[in-house]
Amino acid sequence: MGVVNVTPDSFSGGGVQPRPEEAAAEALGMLDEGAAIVDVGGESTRPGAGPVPLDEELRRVLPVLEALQGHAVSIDTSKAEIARRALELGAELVNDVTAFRGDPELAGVVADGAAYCCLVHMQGDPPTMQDDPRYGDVVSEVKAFLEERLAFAVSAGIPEERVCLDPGIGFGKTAVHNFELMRRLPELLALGRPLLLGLSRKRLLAHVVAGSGRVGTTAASVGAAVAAFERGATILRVHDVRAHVEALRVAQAVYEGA
Ligand code: HH2
Repeated sequence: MGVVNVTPDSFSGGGVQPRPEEAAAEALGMLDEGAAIVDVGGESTRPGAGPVPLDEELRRVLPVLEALQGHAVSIDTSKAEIARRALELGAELVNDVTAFRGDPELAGVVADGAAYCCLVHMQGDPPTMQDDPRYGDVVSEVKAFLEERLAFAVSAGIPEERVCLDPGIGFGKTAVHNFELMRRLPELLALGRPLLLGLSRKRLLAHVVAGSGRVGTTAASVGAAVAAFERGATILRVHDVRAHVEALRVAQAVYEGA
């Protein structure tokens, strides 16, 4: 899954909001490089980010979604109205970091649109989630949360087969929590749904690579993605598509034969 952020403040970007035509061209390039789907988002969820009003989020993502009609697109939003418009424009998947806790209408939009969805674990919310996150056992707590949100989605009319789950790397977790979740990923596989992980360029990577700054490098991201793949992740949400596709194809050949 290639990341297409149409935001001025993404943690991984350069502080400049891409123009819609640039964002669409980048997305098409990612699909060419082997991404199965591109995830278009108009609201940053990095630690400390504030909410974006509906009108502004629509203004950011609609031209990009229009330009990508006919391609495999996911919409990264917590707002029902954004998802509704995206599905009308052909998006297939709604990626909601609030796991249907942010907008009471979003689950219904996904059900009515027969869309896929990704439900993400987050402790707290983006403005404060990295202020001293605590867990008893992080894996059991994330697992119980995802199990409950999956049941909620099914009760809202979304077939279980259309749901994937995400432990939410960096969403209210220390580096120790994040690495423990990755190491014990097979425990989450017991929920019976595909696992999506977003590790690309995240700060936990910089924790173990001395001198690499605040954002993880491409090489660090690829290493994390391959480790997650080995433990059962099936969808990796990444910025540097070509490098990940090459590495994951090789990892897959080792597991399944070339
Ligand atoms: N991470 C980010 C955003 N959306 N969605 C899922 N399912 N999983 C993730 O780990 C995830 C996500 C944050 O990364 P990014 O989009 O690169 O930055 P920002 O939110 O600052 O735009």
